[in-house]
Amino acid sequence: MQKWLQNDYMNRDEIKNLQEENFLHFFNYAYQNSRFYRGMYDNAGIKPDHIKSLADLQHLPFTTKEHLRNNYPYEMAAVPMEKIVRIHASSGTTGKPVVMGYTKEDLKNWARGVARICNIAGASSQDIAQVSFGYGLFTGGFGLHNGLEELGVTVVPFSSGNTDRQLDLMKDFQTTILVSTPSFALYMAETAREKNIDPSSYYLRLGLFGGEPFSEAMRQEIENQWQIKATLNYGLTEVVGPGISGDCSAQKGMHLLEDLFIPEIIDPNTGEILPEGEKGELVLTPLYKEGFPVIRYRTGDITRIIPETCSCGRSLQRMDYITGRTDDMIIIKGVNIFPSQVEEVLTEFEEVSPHYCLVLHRSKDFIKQLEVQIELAPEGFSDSFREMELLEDKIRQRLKSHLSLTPRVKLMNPKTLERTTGKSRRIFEIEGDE
Ligand code: DLL
Repeated sequence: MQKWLQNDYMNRDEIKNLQEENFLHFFNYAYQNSRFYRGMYDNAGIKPDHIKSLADLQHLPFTTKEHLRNNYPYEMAAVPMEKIVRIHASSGTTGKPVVMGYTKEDLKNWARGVARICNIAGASSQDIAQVSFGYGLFTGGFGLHNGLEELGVTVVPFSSGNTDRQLDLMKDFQTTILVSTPSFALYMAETAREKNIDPSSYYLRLGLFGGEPFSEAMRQEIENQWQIKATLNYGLTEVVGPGISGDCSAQKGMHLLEDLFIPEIIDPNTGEILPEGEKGELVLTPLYKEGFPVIRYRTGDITRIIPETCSCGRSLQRMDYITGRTDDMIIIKGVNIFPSQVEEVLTEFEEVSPHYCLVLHRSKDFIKQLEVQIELAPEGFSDSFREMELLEDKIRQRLKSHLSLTPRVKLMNPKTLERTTGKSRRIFEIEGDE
């Protein structure tokens, strides 16, 4: 086995020891070199000699997106800018983007991490991978590209957009792996069908999908359409980008590279660490970022650590699929709702497609009404007004019992909701009732 893959199989004690060693080193590094962290810890009365073991991690304050925004663009750097060789930024829809800078060493470690995630998913040097993530400030394109190359995979750096040409080249180049968001994989399949090409006639065998959640039903749909194994992987710009966790072939949760990232699950309201196996907000401490270190970063992503070991034999713990973000939670009439709960219900209905969105009708400071717009599957469409009304009603009743709230349901004609070549947007807000 290659040396850099051995960490996937360490026993739990070895992982804890390595985490402790790397954490103590990284904490001291941040304290000595980052003005931000030294200031934060000095303010909290924390000195380097207070931090003696892995257990002391929990005494450190959290880092939030707000901290990164307030230190825009380069104040989080722990090295002189001449050592930074790459900048990425998260696209955030509001406010300033979050900026991350990487040294050469960071890029090397990042590529190795992504290579491990791709290897865990089943990619190998026999494969040809088309990267359909955007190459740019978004970490998806360059992140997957460098990791796949590190693994020895042949990379086709297509970037996002131009779906027709992507499909043509995928056939010509005999591409075996598609690297994209799950929603783009579905859109590609739909576009192939419009051109009267059966998606399963391509050479694809594996999907490395990430950047957004997908439900089990959406995974099934992608696997059926393309006749591939669809794996999901996870990451975020603030911590490094992709290359944090990913599915193995068992597809039962994403293995975390625990020697490189320490996970904690906290109650998002109190900040308390939750017992193992409970669901809460994921907090991550990467152990190798010398350029822009972050410690105890609150990701906003809701998940849990799966306590059981995986059938694949790797000792790396798995995180469950993300069920929402703390900032995606909609509070309406006192009820908390995540888009994933709506998706769970929609997957029970064969008549509808995986394309949906939530429209929030807002009045001043509160949301008055939730409208769920759902696109009909081509087979689900009927000319009969009565039939459509009955279907709307059935979905509304199921949503009502699942969400404890009665939303408006609006069935849309097939192929009318917006498609995306990147991450799909599920929530829209409008002022007023209609
Ligand atoms: O999306 C990094 C990435 C690129 C990961 C490509 C995997 C593949 P950001 O643009 O900073 O970075 O967005 C990070 O996207 O906090 C999650 O809310 C969401 N996200 C990313 N991967 C997943 C996933 C990249 N597998 C934010 N499942 C994160 C659910 C995901 N949500």
